[in-house]
Amino acid sequence: MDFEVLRSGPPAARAAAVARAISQVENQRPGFEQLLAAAHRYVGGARRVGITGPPGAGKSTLTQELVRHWRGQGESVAVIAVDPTSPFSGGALLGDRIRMEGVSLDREVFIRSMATRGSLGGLAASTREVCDLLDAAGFARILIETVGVGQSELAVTGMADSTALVLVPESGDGIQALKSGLMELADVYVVNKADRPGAQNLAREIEITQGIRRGEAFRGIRAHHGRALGQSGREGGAEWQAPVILTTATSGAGIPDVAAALDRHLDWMTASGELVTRRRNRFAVRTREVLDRMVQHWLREETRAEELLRDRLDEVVSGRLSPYELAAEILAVVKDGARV
Ligand SMILES: Nc1nc2c(ncn2[C@@H]2O[C@H](COP(=O)(O)OP(=O)(O)O)[C@@H](O)[C@H]2O)c(=O)[nH]1
Ligand SMILES: [Mg+2]
Repeated sequence: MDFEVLRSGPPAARAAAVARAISQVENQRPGFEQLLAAAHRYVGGARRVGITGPPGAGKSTLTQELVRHWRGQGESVAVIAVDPTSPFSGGALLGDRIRMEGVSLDREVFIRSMATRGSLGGLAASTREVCDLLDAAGFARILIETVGVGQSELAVTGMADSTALVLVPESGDGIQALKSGLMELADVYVVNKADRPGAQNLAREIEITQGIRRGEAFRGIRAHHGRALGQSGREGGAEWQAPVILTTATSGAGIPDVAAALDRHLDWMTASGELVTRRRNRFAVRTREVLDRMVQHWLREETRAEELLRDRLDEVVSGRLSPYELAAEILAVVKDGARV
C-alpha cells in the first residue's frame, strides 16, 4: 500500500485507497498487519472524538452537523459508526441522501459503518485499527459514534482523544447515566433535543452532579440555549471540568458550541500532558491486543494445542477431566515445546 496515495493522492483515488485499506484491515486479509505497521509512522495528526449515548439521543444527527461544521472550516472529516442500532450506511446517514446531501458527495468526508460480527472485543480492536488508518490517511477529524449501552462506550473512550456523551431530556436517560458511571467517561456533555421540555432541567442536574463530585454544588449555574453551563476547564488549572452544552441537533443550534468545547478539551489535554498519557495508553492497549491476536494465532496454527484438545475431549465430555485441567495440561505441553 502506497501511503502517499492514501495521504495526498487525487481525491477519488484517495477515497478508493482508503476504502480498500479499511476492508483489508476489517477482514484481516493477508498483509493487513504489514499495512497497519506501515501506517504507524503517519498516525497522530487526527483529532479523534467519540460520540456516545443511548439510542435515539441524536448522536447521528449531531455527528452529521459536526461534519458540516468542520467541513465549513475546510477540515477533512472521517466518521466511524459503531452503533449497530443506526448504521450510517443503512439508514441514519448515508442511506438518507436528503439529510446528508450537503456532505455525502464530498470527497473530504469519509463515512464507514463497522460491522458487528464477531465479539465486541474484536469489533473494538478493528475499530481502533480503522481509526489509525484514517488518521494515517490524513483526515483532520475522526468521529466515532457508538451506542452507550454496555461495554462499547468504554471501548470508544479508549480510542478517542475526547468523548462527548449525548443525553436527552425524555426517558430518564440522565438519571440512568448518572447512576451507571457513564458520566465519568464524558469530557463534554451534550444535552440534545433542547427543543423538548426538560432539557434545561437535565443540564442543571448534570451540572449539579458534577459539582457535587467536585464538592462545589450549586455554584453559578446558568443555562442558555446552546451555551455552556459553568466553566469549561480552569485557567491554567490541573483539572478539566466537563462542560454541559445544550443542542438541538436537528436545527444545528449549539453545534458550534460543541465543536468549540471539543477544541478547548483538546487544547487542555495538550497543555496538561493528558493527551500524551492517553495516546501512550492507547499504544499499550494496541500492542497488547496485537500480541494477544498473534499468540492466539500461534497457539491454534503452530502448536499441538488443537490436537491435544481433540485427543482428550472425550474425557471432558464423560466428566473425568474438566476443561480447566485440560487447558492447563495443554498449556504445559505447549510451553514445554516452546522452550525447546
Ligand atoms: N426534536 C428533536 N429531535 C431530534 C433532535 N436530534 C435528533 N432528533 C431526532 O431523534 C431521532 C434519533 O436521532 P439519531 O441521530 O438517529 O439518534 P442516535 O440513535 O443517537 O444516532 C431522529 O428522528 C432525529 O431526527 C433534536 O435536537 N430535537
Ligand atoms: Mg446513530
